[in-house]
Amino acid sequence: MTITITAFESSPDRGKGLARDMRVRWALEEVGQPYDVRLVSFAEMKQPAHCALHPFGQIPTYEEGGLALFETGAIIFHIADRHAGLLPDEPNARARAITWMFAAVNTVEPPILDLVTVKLLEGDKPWAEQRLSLVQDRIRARLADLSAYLGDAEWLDGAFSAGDLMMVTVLLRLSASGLLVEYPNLAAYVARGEARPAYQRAFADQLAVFTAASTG
Ligand code: GTB
Repeated sequence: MTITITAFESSPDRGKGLARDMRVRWALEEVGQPYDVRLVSFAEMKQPAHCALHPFGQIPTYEEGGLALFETGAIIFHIADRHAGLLPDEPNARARAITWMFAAVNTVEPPILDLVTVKLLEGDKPWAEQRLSLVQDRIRARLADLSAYLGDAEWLDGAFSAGDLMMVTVLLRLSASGLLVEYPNLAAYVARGEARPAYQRAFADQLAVFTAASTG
């Protein structure tokens, strides 16, 4: 069955892998599933046709036969559950990998999104500098704990899993902040994720959207 995902027609990051369709592309590459991409403009995202797929008018969405999904956590879990390669077979190891997926989006990502908000949307507020410092400290607290947990391990729980895929994509949002490099083992962990051939293919495909739009 054909898989179709949606992505930004014109991503603000110029196709540098930060928009969340990157997670879905990467997961599909890891499990070897081909997929189509339907590009949507910011205006189209808010139209009824797209909102029928995504109640919040966002990307990415995922369609496969009669199934339509939104939320990257749910999409990655669906892909990992249906195809070999992203979740261990052993039940307890599988449950732990799923736990890391939730930890990435529920515990590590929220303060990172606050950083994006304070920098991009609240920078002109009189309290922005104080809030920035509080948010940075909250991120550091999460990174310190994650760094201590990971230690010298290659991945969070044995072999690479959907938990690592989610965590790496969450941490990648920090690349420009200077915070990730304060934790060398986490920076190396993210670099290991980026070095995976499946990540490289997904990144190239996302970048190609921007390149085609700017040269076309
Ligand atoms: N919780 C949802 C999920 O995980 O699927 C969040 C989905 C989401 O935030 N989608 C964003 C979106 O559609 C795109 S990824 N935004 C448009 C809107 O809400 O109107 C967030 C994103 C956007 C841009 C960059 N960038 O350019 O660097 C990075 C990340």
